[in-house]
Amino acid sequence: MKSLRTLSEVARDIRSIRIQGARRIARAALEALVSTAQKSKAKTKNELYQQLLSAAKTLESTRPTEPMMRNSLEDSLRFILAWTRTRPSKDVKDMKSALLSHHSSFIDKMHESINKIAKFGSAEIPHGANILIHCHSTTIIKILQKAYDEGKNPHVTCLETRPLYQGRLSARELSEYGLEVNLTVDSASGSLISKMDLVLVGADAITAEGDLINKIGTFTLAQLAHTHSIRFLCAAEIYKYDPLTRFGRAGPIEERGVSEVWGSGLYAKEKAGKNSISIPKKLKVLNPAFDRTPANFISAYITEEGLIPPAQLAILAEKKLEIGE
Ligand code: RUB
Repeated sequence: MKSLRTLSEVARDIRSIRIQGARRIARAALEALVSTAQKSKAKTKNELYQQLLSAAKTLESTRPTEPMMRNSLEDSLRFILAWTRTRPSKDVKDMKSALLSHHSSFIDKMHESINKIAKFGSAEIPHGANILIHCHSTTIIKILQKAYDEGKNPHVTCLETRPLYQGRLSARELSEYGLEVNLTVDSASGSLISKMDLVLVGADAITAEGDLINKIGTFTLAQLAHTHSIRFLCAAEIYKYDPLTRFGRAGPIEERGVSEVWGSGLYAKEKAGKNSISIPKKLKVLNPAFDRTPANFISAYITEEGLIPPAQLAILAEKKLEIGE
């Protein structure tokens, strides 16, 4: 088995966006949980469980707007707690193996879900459709690759996605796969929207109201699509649902570092005069990583269970996550 990434490596890479996108983040966090168990010198099952709880807490704190990571970690913790309680005769070594095999079946389920989403998503793409996408979502990439494999010949326009340019990653992956791809700046969306048949985005979180939390700029795109009567679809595994939002907690929007905005592009190079690298003393640079798109702007969620209207997403998700009344 290839060596697993450690807790500190994964936490560092999620914080710095080397690991980005909700699914990759969830997957890496689970890997770090398993590697915490593998490396642990705990003598008792309770000691190991406490170490896993603390690792999960560290991981969850790396990106607050990631319920898929939280739901996946909680699933593993719930599993291991139930396993420990029902198998008193087993030891720490057995507990580590149980976590490892739970992890591989969870990853298999993630594969199954993404393949189903790709199939349902591709079915929504008309032949030769012009599609606008934002940021980098492994789910959207998979749908578009599937549509391409099915001979639908989609034409994709990727928005660059300031400040960290994840849209370039999407553009590269799709064009290397063989699709016809354009890349443009975020602010071109208004002038391009009328040529589009579909806007497709991923999800970081879905609230109890069916609202979508995704990369900053998603809300603007949804409004544009709405104004032009263009379908706006979001593809997401049901694990993106944030159960905390049903208690009225508005998901916190992550505010990222100023240097991502000021320290890139022209401003990355030290320049004299007005373009100087230093930020003017009284200037406050804002860098919200995500925004919230109200449910009424979303035509449907493409999930592993098929196309779901935003108003029904929470009911389905609470069943799947086994959340009681
Ligand atoms: C990525 C982003 C993606 C979602 C879904 O933001 O907003 O649309 O995470 O991705 P960032 P996936 O680059 O800041 O993490 O479909 O891969 O889960």
